[in-house]
Amino acid sequence: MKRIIVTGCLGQIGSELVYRLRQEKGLDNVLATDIRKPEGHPVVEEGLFEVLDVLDEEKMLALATEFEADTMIHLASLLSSVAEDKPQIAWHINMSGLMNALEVSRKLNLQFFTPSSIGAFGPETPKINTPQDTLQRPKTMYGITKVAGELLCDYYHTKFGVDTRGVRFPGLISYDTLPGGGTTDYAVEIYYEALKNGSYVCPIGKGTVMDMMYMPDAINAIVDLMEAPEEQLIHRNAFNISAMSFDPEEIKESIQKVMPDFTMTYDVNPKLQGIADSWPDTLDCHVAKDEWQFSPIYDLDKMTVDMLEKLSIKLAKEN
Ligand code: AKB
Repeated sequence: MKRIIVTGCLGQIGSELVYRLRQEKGLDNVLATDIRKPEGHPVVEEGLFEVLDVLDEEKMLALATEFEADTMIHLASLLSSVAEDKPQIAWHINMSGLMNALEVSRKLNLQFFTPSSIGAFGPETPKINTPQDTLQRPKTMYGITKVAGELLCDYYHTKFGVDTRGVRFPGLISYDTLPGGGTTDYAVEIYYEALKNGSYVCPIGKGTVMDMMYMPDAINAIVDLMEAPEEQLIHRNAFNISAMSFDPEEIKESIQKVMPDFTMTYDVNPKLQGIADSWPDTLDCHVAKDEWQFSPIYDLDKMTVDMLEKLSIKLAKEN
């Protein structure tokens, strides 16, 4: 991983991953891309940046060739909630975009990473300690594209020898860039609302447990997996990873340890609830631990303290 092209860089993962890669690999060794180019954004201003629609394979190939990339990190994708609203567009972006990125990687012999998700599981999957290899019959368009994506990445490895790697991300919590259109977004919004209003109306019902992870652990996971020696990897696409699992009451109580006056009520969104109910409660991550020593640092309370501290600095700057 020496010269890295990244798609979907202005999203929740991309903005923080690009920052880390630029620091570690050097500004000239990371080419950030996204479909839009907002002026003044650090991802756009602080290093190499090109506008790229992942549906444009020709431009993707030209950019990666000219940049002399050796690695592709493909992040552009629609998340679960928005994909349920626009299933045809979600299929097109998530699958054709992935296919284009894999084709470019095959043609240029790039190492390849793309994230899968807990959304790749469905209601028939064992909910507790969900195994690495198990039944995957998701009922959402997002989940369908994630399972198909995992299989396509496996196929590109076995058929063409592309060094494809991936993880099944749980809900990701971060203060830098808001997620957009996911089912687990509530676990980010709750911190913003706690700091802005001291209260939150939760769209996910009490007792709905989902896997989650703080962004620094997610970024470490991408880098560690990409740098793991190939001979160590039995699985590739995609490893179960998670750092914690909680329901809305538990995150509320964690915030109350720092902000005792914080309150939460519920107004359950049936679409989000239906998606959340079809996902696992807790993933079994031992395969990622065994094969590339995945070891997250943040648990719920440690994350809450850091999140509230960093987010309050960010919000103060914005005002
Ligand atoms: C979503 O909620 O859609 C994502 C995910 C778990 O993949 N955060």
